[in-house]
Amino acid sequence: MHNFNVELNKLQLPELPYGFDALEPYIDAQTMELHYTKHHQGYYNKLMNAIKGTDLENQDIYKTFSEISKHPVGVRNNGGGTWNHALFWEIMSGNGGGTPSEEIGNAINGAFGSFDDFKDQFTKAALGRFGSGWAWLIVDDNKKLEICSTPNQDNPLMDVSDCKGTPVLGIDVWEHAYYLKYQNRRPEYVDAFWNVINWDAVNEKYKDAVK
Ligand code: MN3
Repeated sequence: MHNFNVELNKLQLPELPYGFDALEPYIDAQTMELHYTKHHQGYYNKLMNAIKGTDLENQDIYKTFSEISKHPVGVRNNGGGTWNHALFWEIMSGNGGGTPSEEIGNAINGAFGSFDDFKDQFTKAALGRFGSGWAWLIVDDNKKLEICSTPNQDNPLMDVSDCKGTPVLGIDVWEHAYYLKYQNRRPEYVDAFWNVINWDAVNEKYKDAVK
C-alpha cells in the first residue's frame, strides 16, 4: 500500500537531490549542510546500529513503522529520522514554490476549500507543534487529504501516531532545521518553506498514494 516511492522504501541514506545552497535564500546552505551531513546521517547511522543483526535489517521499513510500538525506541526515533528527512529533501526544490496544479491542486481545493485555506491550516499545524516534530499533508485510508503533526521523529506511517496515512508533504520544525537563519522565529521559516515546495514531486506522491 505504501509503494508510492520505492526509493523511500529502502533503508538508505539518499543523496541530496541538489546542492546545499539550492534553497537559498529561504533555507541557507549552512543549515542544509549540517542538516544533511550531521543530522540525517546521524539518524541513519544510529538506525543501522539499532537493527544490525536483527530481522529488521531486511524488513520493509513500512512494515516496521506499522508495528513500531513493538520495537526499541531507537528504531522508532532513528527510523523516523531516516525516512522523514528523505521525504523532506525530495519535496523541496530550488525551482519550487507557487501553487499546486494537476491532481494535488484539485485534491487540495476539494479537501480544504482553497489553496489559501490549506496553507493556513498547514501553517497552524507547523506552528502548533510544541517542541520538535513535523507537520504533514497525508493521504488517509479513505484516500482523503488530511493535515496533522507528529512529535519528535514520529510519522503518520507509525502505529503510535495519532494521525495515520501516507505523507505526501512534510515540514521539519525541529530547531536544527531553521535556527541558524531564523533563530526562534519558526513562523518566518514556515512562511519561507512555501517558496521551495516541489509541487511536481508532491503530485507524484499523491498520485501513487491514491492508486
Ligand atoms: Mn531535521
